[in-house]
This record gives sequence, C-alpha cells and structure tokens, in this order.
Amino acid sequence: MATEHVMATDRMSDLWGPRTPVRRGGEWPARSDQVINVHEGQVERWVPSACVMCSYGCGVDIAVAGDRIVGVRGRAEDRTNRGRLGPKGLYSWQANSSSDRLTSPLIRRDGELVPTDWDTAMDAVVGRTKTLLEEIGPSAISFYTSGQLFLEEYYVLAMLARGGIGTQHLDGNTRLCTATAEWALIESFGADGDPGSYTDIDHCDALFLVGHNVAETQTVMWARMLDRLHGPDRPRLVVIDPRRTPTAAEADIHLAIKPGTNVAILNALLAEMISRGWVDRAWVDAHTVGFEQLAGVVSEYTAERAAEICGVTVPDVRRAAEILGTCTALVSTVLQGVYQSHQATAAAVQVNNINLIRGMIGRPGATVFQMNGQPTAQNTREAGANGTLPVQMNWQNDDHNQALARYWKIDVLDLPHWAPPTHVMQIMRYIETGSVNFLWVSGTNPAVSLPELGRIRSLLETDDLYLVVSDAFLTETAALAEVVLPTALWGEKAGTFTNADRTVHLSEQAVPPPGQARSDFDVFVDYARRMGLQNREGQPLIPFSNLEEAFDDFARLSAGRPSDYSGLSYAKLRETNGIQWPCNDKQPEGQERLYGDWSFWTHAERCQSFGHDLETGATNEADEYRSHDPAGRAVLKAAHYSDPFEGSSERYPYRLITGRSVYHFHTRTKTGRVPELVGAAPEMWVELNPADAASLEIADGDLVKVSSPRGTLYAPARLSGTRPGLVFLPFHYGYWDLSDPNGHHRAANELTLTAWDPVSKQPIFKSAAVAVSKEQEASAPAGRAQR
Ligand SMILES: Nc1nc2c(c(=O)[nH]1)N[C@H]1C(S)=C(S)[C@@H](COP(=O)(O)OP(=O)(O)OC[C@H]3O[C@@H](n4cnc5c(=O)[nH]c(N)nc54)[C@H](O)[C@@H]3O)O[C@H]1N2
Ligand SMILES: Nc1nc2c(c(=O)[nH]1)N[C@H]1C(S)=C(S)[C@@H](COP(=O)(O)OP(=O)(O)OC[C@H]3O[C@@H](n4cnc5c(=O)[nH]c(N)nc54)[C@H](O)[C@@H]3O)O[C@H]1N2
Ligand code: SF4
Ligand SMILES: [Mo]
Repeated sequence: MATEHVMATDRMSDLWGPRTPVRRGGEWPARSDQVINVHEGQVERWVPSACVMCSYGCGVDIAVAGDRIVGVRGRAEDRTNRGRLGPKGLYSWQANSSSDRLTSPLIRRDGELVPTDWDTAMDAVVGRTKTLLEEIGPSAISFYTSGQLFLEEYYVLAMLARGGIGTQHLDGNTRLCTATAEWALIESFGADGDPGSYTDIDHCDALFLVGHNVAETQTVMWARMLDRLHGPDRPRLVVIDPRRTPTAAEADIHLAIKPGTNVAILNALLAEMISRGWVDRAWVDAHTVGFEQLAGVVSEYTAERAAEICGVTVPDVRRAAEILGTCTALVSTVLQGVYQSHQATAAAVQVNNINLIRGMIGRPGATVFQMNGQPTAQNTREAGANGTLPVQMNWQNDDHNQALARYWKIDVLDLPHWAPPTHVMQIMRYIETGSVNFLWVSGTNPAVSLPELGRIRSLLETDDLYLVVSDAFLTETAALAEVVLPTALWGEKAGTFTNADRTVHLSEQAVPPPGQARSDFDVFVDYARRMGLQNREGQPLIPFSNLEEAFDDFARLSAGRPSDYSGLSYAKLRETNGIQWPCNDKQPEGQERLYGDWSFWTHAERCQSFGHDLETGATNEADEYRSHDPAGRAVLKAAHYSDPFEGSSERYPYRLITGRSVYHFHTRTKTGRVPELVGAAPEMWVELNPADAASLEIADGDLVKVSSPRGTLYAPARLSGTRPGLVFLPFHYGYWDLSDPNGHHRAANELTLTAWDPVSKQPIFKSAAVAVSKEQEASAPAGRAQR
C-alpha cells in the first residue's frame, strides 16, 4: 500500500536536495527535511534519535502518534546533517510497521518453524549451549552480529561471549563492511578511530574519493560535498572508481581503473608526488617512520606502468597527482571499492600515506576518512564484537588482557587471547569442518550477504549446526534457523551509536516493539542470566539491570583509551546534538579532530596491535615491534601490487563487481518493505557497458544470464557507464520467495568467491570472473527475474 505524505522536500527524484552553497571555512547552513504520514493522525511528540541507514549518522527526530511512528525530520541543530535527510533516512521507518514483523519466537518442530513463547525458545538455546559446552567446550560456540545494533548491545554480547563463554568465535558483519577501515587506521596510526571531522569537508580545497560512491551511499555527506563543489570556491575532486557513478560524474579527474588495481594506481600517485617534491619532508621526518621504504617501493610504479596495469591514461595519473600534491587541505575518503577488493588494507593504507607525506592530518580540512558503511559499525569495533578486544585493547599485549580481565572480574585465562579473534569466514570454515556447532546470528542476513551463497546455504543448513537468529523479519537466514528470536528495531528501543566522525548519539525509544518482540540487549542479558554466567566473585557476569548501566560500565572501561567515552552519559547526550569522542574530564565537550598534536597511538604499550605485513598478512611479533617502537609517530607502510584473484579466462571473460544503489539498503529487509523505495528500484538488474552489450547482442531490458564458477543468476540488462569488460550487480536482491526452488537465481553473491584480505580478513566482493549471455529478449514474456 502506497502512503501519502506531507513533506517539505522530495528526496526520491531530488536525492541531494537543493544546494545551500558554502564558502571554504564557512558554516554549513541548516535545511530541514521531513516526511510525515498525514493519515496516521496528528504528531503527538518528537523523539530524538539518529538515522540507522548508513554511517554518516544524521540526527533525526522521530514523529509519534499514539504508539506508532508516523514520520521523521532531520535535526537542524545536529552537527552531522544540519537537518538534511536522504531517501533511505526519510522513508525507511515505514518498515517498522510492516505487517510481516516477527511478533513471537519461532522454534523448529518436525522440520517447520512454529510460534512459541520466550521461555521455551530461550530454554532451547540455553540448553543447546550448555550441552555443547559440556561435551566439546567453548570452541563449539560462535556468535555473528551486526553493524546495526547499539553500543550497549555489542558490549554485553562481547562480555558474555569473550568473558563468559570464553569463545574466540565472535565476529560482526562489520567484517564484510569496515574491517579494513579499522585495520588501515591501526596499521598507520596505531588505533581505530577516524581522525577527521565532517566539517573538514567545509574546509578543504581538494577531495579524493577512492572506491566510494558517496553520492548514492551517503547522500547527505554528498550534499555537503556538493555545497562546496557548487559553491564560490570549488575544491578539486579526484575520484577512483571503475564506473562512471554520479560521484565520478562530478570529478575533475576520474580514474576509471580496472577493478582490483588500487595498489598500482595509489603507488603511482605516491611516486609522482615524491618525485615532484610534493612532500612535507620536515613533517614526515618529525612525525612518521618508514618514508625511505615507502619511497623505494613506489618508485617502481611510474605513471606509465600504472596506466598500463590500471587501464587509465598517463596524463590523468599526473593530473590527479598534481591535485593531491599541490592542494593546501586534502580530504581523502575510502570505502568498499578498496575494502572489498583484494589487497584491501594495503590499498587503504596507501591513501593514509598520501595524506601523511603531505602532513595533511589533524587540522581543519586535512584528513583521511577510512569511512564506515553501517550506522553502528564503529561500535561493533569499539565494544569488541568485531575481531578485537573492547576499547582498542591489544590481544597480544598481556597488560591489556590483564586489565580487561580485572575489569570484568574474570580470570585472565578465561579470556581467550592465545590467537586473534576468529573472523566470520573462518567461523564458516569451522562449521564446514564440523568444529563449530552453534551459531547465533543477530542483525545480519548472511544467507544473502556472505560470498558464494551456494556454500553458505549448505553450511547454515547442516544438521550439525544449531542456528539461532535474532531478527525483526523472517529473512532468508532466519528461515534456516532452529530458533528465531523476534527483535525490536530502531525506534522501538533505546541505545547509543557512533558515526564515522566519532559523533555519539543517543537514540531514544519512541514506540513499543510489536507483539512479544524484545530488544537485543534484553535478550542477551536474559541469555547470560539463564546460562548462569558468573564472575570470579560468584556474582552475575553481566550485572546490568538497564541500558544506562551498561553504557556507564563501557564508558568507565574506555577511560584513557582512544575511544574514550568516560565524559559521556545519557544525561549529557540528551543535552546536546551529538558529541565526538574522546570525551573525558579534560575535554568534556569531546574532540573534533584526533592527532592535532601529531602524536599517534603507535606506542608499543598503548597501540591496538603490533600490525601486519600488508602483502602477506603475517602478524608482527611484540618484541620486534618494541625494538623499533614508533613511539607516537605514524607508520608509513608500503606494499607491492599483485594481480586480482581469479583472472579472466576464455570461459569467464568479464569481470564482476558488486555494490549498492541509492534506493536500497543491503538485503532490503527494511527498504524492500517501503513502497517508495520498492517503486524506485523494484527488481534486480545487470549493469553492462553499451559496447559489450552490443557485441553480445543484448539490448537494454533483455533478460541476461550471468555465471561464475560458483553460480548463475538472471536479471534484465541496464546499459551504463561501467568500464568495458565489466559487469556491475547490486547485491540487494535476495530470494524473498522462500518456497521458490529457483528463487536464489537473482542474488549477486551466488557468483562471488570465498577469499579475503590477508590483513583485515574482509571478503572480496568486488572481483570475480564471469560469463554473460542473453537469455531472452525484453519483449518476451516475463522471465525468471521478473518475479
Ligand atoms: N543506498 C545505500 N547506501 C548505503 C548502503 C546501501 O546498501 N545502500 N550501505 C551502507 C554500507 S553498510 C556501506 S559499507 C556503504 C558502502 O558504500 P560504497 O563503498 O560507496 O558502495 P559500493 O557500491 O559497495 O562500492 C563503491 C564503489 O566501489 C567501486 N569499485 C569496485 N571495484 C573497485 C576497485 O577495484 N577500485 C575502486 N577504486 N573502486 C571500485 C564500485 O564501482 C562502486 O561504485 O554504503 C552505506 N550506504
Ligand atoms: N556482493 C556483495 N555482498 C556484500 C556487499 C557488497 O558490496 N557486495 N557488502 C557487504 C557489506 S558492506 C555489508 S554491511 C553487508 C550487509 O549485509 P547484512 O548485514 O546481511 O544486511 P542487512 O540486510 O542490513 O541485514 C541486517 C539484518 O538485521 C536486521 N535488523 C535490523 N535492525 C536490527 C536490530 O536492531 N536487531 C536485530 N536483531 N536485527 C536487526 C534486519 O532486519 C536485517 O535482516 O553485506 C555485505 N555483502
Ligand atoms: S545519509 Fe545516511 S544517515 Fe543520513 S539520512 Fe541518508 S542513510 Fe540516513
Ligand atoms: Mo557495509
């Protein structure tokens, strides 16, 4: 049912809204966007929150009538968005009141999922955990969470999994998303946490966007960039992306590289900058280590060599280097075109290096954003629910392990720290080999979002695995579970989360969850209680009776660490419009930029990790690191280019990249239930270069077959500005009709491969070899993909 709205502005056709141009160093003007469903009655109250549809993290107020959400408006006073919202932010709240929300737990009986009550469901989950702990031990138990829950929820999960059950196998879907952001920041600066502020966009005179289609994926961030690009003193814009995206269409220089060649182009840009003398040598000598090695490695990447490897022109490489080398304030951003390619961390670190060799960090307009994607990915990482310990503690540093064990009042030997926390691709492998027998998935839909879905489905379906899923909908993943737990969504529960420029927001509860749905926080706390998890003193391991206690506990733990929340409280967050960590006694209003004193987190005793070799992923040893302690200087790490995995062949001559479109979010569990967004992009499609399409005799709209060594899908063709030889697929479309045996033949991840970056362990979604052919003319009766 389509809803009618009253709204100030249209964000469906006018995605970024009207320009509010701003001069360099000026204040970004406010502009409030809103949508209210007038048929739901008068707005009775506005409840403060932030958007959970991407990591830009716009401030919003939720409009409530009775016990229903009836709209949203951007918070004009919020430092992040100054009132703006994009299409997902404006419309996605409607998914909350979708008629197919899960309202009671489900349990599998005689092969079917049937409704049950919480006691029965939780007793089943707890019973299986206990049996496995007795029979096998903690290594049989695994948890896979999200970048979309709240800080308090991740923290409790990290406590119960690492401190209570004592398993290494806890990871987040942030592994697929921003594990590389985290590791690129650690490798260069010693700890996670983006150094910059969104206001840097207002201050820069050059923007460098690497594998980041910000116009479609962070539309309000792009509105901010557009207000400079179309303002009185336009910064220069360099974009690296194989496709002519709306972002690339605005660029002064668009380097449409062959996919998987980031390291070659970035090395060439560094080489050109160094050979032309565009290096702040005094700053580099004072505040970094590793310049000579870096200069040596990149000197092998001439503009000519990069042009050849990457399929771009020599003058474009030189012109791009000139912009990066001669600007006075550079904002660089990095996202999935880098993180989901092979050599992900190696490439992301070279972008850090471009800023570092010019001293472009820690001052207004000069920074690098290793961007996040999901709204709360930063918190998954900070709370230790991704592949690290909480608050950037270093699992190889005994003092850190001791401190954490003391804080949680557990024995340090009960805190697993003999190896790195297990990443999700390895958890899947352990399921395959039979050593992991229990997986609790919360807030993610791996049956659509992990690579090589044929394999993932078979793993999630195995009899040896007890699968528990916490979600608000019966997703493709939930349909495979033994127990499904119905969860409250954003707006139906409170909690805090942090965006990519470290701004922390408190999202208040606006309405009650439907039926018996409960917050993940309540479910995890209940599980810990039913499991009888205790600390060394025989007290409950998780003593919190409410969210705020969990927040305060985390904030105290974080004191003195990079993500210092010790000066934050719910009361303080309620008084303000987002505060950036670190926030403590010394800086009670938070800190806009990190590293303004050019002192980085690289001291051996403080750093989050001793780092890796970027090419092989080999972990550095503590002694080795200590003997060359960078002691507060940033680390310039170099890497040689290597060819992408799975080269093209005669049978699979095209290269596949997958990614996003503006109207949908991930596997569409929310946006697929919003009439406006579904209407704008109802079906899967295959993007082809017009010349390739012509040679394959494919016209716009024809049904196309795309296959890789792992699977096949069918979808209509859309002719676009990708590089020749390249196929682009949105990964949003799963197989919603769960009863259809061919339903999965439209999911992009049928085709992707099981491989990951050696440092961040982030899977490679942006490169595979595929074959393309025409299946049916557009005029023919609706094909499989037309469902
Ligand atoms: N509309 C919308 N917005 C979203 C999301 C969504 O699902 N929908 N998801 C959110 C999340 S979780 C994330 S992680 C972000 C992701 O945001 P982005 O990273 O901006 O999105 P992607 O489309 O995954 O990839 C970005 C670009 O990488 C390019 N690319 C592919 N291969 C290469 C390569 O080898 N090198 C380079 N330089 N570029 C390459 C692709 O052509 C693509 O345009 O978006 C967030 N925002
Ligand atoms: N081919 C390809 N694959 C990709 C990518 C790509 O670019 N290409 N990108 C990757 C990236 S960057 C990402 S982030 C992932 C995203 O992949 P997923 O995490 O699988 O994507 P979502 O559809 O966002 O799934 C989130 C689930 O959480 C549920 N949910 C929402 N809020 C809550 C809550 O508060 N509690 C609970 N328990 N559940 C909740 C939603 O209903 C939904 O089912 O996909 C990855 N996969
Ligand atoms: S830019 Fe991101 S946070 Fe802002 S409204 Fe859009 S989806 Fe939400
Ligand atoms: Mo993501």
